[in-house]
Order: sequence, then C-alpha cells, then structure tokens
Amino acid sequence: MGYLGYFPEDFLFGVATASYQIEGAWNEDGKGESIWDRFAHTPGNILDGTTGDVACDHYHCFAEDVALMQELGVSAYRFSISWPRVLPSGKGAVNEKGLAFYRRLIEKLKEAGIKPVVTLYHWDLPQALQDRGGWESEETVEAFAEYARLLFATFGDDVHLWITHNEPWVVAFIGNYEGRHAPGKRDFQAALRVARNLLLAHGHAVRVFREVNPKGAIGITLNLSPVHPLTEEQEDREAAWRFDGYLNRFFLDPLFRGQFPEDMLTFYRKKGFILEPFTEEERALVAQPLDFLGINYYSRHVVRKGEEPVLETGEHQNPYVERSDMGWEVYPRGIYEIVERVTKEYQPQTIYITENGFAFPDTLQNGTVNDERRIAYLRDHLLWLYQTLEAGYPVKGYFVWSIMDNFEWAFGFSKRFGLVYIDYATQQRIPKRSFFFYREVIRRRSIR
Ligand code: IFM
Repeated sequence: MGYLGYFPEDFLFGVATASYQIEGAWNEDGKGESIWDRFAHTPGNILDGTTGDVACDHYHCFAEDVALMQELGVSAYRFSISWPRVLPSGKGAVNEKGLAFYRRLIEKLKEAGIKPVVTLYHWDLPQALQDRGGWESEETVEAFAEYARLLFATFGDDVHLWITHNEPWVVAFIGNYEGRHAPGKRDFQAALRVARNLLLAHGHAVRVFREVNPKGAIGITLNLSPVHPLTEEQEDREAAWRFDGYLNRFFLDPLFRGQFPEDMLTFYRKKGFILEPFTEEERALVAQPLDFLGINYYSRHVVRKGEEPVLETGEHQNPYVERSDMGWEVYPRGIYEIVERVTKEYQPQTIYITENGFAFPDTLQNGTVNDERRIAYLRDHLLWLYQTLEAGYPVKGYFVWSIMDNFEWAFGFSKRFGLVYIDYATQQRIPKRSFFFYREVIRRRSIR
C-alpha cells in the first residue's frame, strides 16, 4: 500500500457516541419522553428486551468517561444532544437542568483539552412532536430550527463542529419504511416525506447557524457506502445504481446540487409515490455551502436485481468474506472508495469520518478483552484512510464508533462496538486491547 507516513498534526482523532445509546436517566431532571423511550418500552421492538433507560449511565458517569477519553488521547469527542432533555415538549419551555448537563460535559471536555463535536439530531425525537406527525410534519421542521437556535446561542462558541443530522437515511427508511427503528412505521411514502423534511430541517439549521454566527463549523453526517453490482449484467448494474440512488445520491445530490437525483424522481414517480422536487427557494436552503461533510463508513453493499418490493433489488451475502457481528462485510478499501467518489463528484470543503467501527461479541477474560478482530478492522481502515490523505483528498479527522459498548438500537445490548467494555450489571468500564491500540496510533499519529 505504499509508504505509510504520519497523519498531520491538526488531524482530529476522536471517538463518537449518541445520547440515547449511552446517557440513561431517561426521565430524570425534567427530561421529556423521546420516540426511542416509547419504542424501546414497547415489547417486541428490541431484540434482547432491553431499553436505554440506564444504558451506560453516562448522565451520571460522564466525568469518568471524559477521563477515559483523556487517557486515550483523543483530540475530539463527538456526542449528540437529547432534544427532549433540553426541550421536553420539543419546543417552548426550556429544561434548564438538561442544558446544565451538557454545560458540565462541555466544561469537562475543555478541561481535558478535548474538542466537543455535537450532533443535534441522533434519532431521539421528542415524543410530543411525533404525536403531531413527527418528521412528516412541517411543525417538526420549524421546531428543529428553534432547537438549533437554542443550542447555537447557548454553546455556540464552545463547540468545534456542529452536525445537523446523523444518518438521515436511517431516520427516514429504517424508522419509517422498514420499521425496525422508532417510530416503527412501515410506509415508504411516509419515509420519502420524512427524508425530504430532514433535508429542509438541515437547511433551516444551517441558515440559523450563519445568522447566530458562532465560532465553530457546521455540516451533516451521512451513512455512505460503495454499492457494487454482483455481476456485470445490465440488470444487476441498474439495480446497484438504483440502490446507490436510494442510499447515497438521495442525500448527496440535494445537499451539494440542490435537487434529488433525476433518475430517482422518475423511478419513485413510476412506482406511484409522491416526491416533490425542491422548489427554487428550497434548493437554496438545502444546498447552502457546508463547512464539512461527515461520513459514517462501515461496509459496502453488493447488489443484484431482486425481490425488494420498492427498489426491486437484492443484497448479495457472500458467505466467504469476513463479517462483523452486525453481519456487515469487512471491506476496508471502501473508506477510500467513498472518500474518493464524494470528493470527485461533490467537492465538499472538508470531510470527517464521523464513525467507523466493528461489532464483536467480546468477552472478558482474566479482566481484559483481547479484541484482535476489532484491532485489525481499525488498522486496515486507518491504512486506507491514510491513502486518501496521500491522494490529496480533504479528510481532516476520524472518529471511532464507539468509545464504549452501548445500546445498539433494535439490537439492545447484544452488540458491542466499544473500545471500552461495559459491564452493564456494575457499570464498570474496562478498556479493551483496541483502546490501547488506538492510543498508540494517536500518540504516534501513525499506524506504524
Ligand atoms: O450505533 C450506530 C450509530 O448510532 C449510528 N451509526 C451506526 C452505529 C452502529 O450501528
């Protein structure tokens, strides 16, 4: 893979989390109910029957967690703010105790010399807004802009990077089409409406950010993957391109070109769905210049023509490749492919890899976790990431998902992604071997 040098000094090495997955304290200090509280409390929705009520109890253990990050040596910590913790009904009355928690966290990070990177929306919508239509409704779009204003005004100058949404594709399609995430709908038309509104809400938040004009930078995080056709047959190639339109271009095109991809507009229309193209005014809102694009990269998709009812695609599950505990193929080269493609086709100013990580059923043995496969995964992705720098692509940071094991949505606690093992019975935190591997990478700014 060529000469392996050093990551630049200003390259951010970080770790990432999200509020519902780690905080717990689901109804403490005035926090309102979120759609994930409601969804996880509904029997049958979470594989192991657990909830995020306590999770990693980060709400109470945050000082210990920041100390671990300091020991790890990261320069940035990406976390999300729980909307109903600061605005219990989604809008209107502010919960000062909720804001105070994030103030304490940001202070601790500052003391530790770690830059806060804040996601506004990582899936825990206030239930009060969902009750009035959630992301299908314009009311939520407006409420999001006000929520963003509150956060920019309160923490504006202390936050290094702001991320409007985390993975809007997952919010729209896993939450509203596949129904595996809150709010648990199975309605493709609803998912399209949600996706459109998420993009508009993003645009409003960016506009508010430019008005308030705090010190930091603003962008959005998308889950992106290379999509490869299973064979060279025309039908498979068309299926792969459609899947790419569904997953990648559906968000990239509006954000960087102001409009949904023409082929997807036509395809959905043919299928009988309503997807309004953005008006001129909306285009200007959605495609405002961003300071950076966040990319969450885990795996690729190998696609063929198939039985999926809307897209008529199928995913090929090659039994001969390595997979994580999520069933996702380990494909390190994909991090390079996606950065290269996005740089060439969309020219974002800066790219951050805002998530990358590996789930494995880790076990504690003699007080430690020897997570060799996670180390190999991270090493190989960092090797390919380094190649993107050599190629001159504008990648300025990398965040491991996650600093610690946490509540993996519909899988509950059955999937472990952390550099730190959580003993959920005692809330004890135990750094895994990958923690020390990453610490060495950060210390040397190199994989050597
Ligand atoms: O845990 C999630 C995270 O919330 C969003 N990106 C993918 C991770 C692993 O599934």
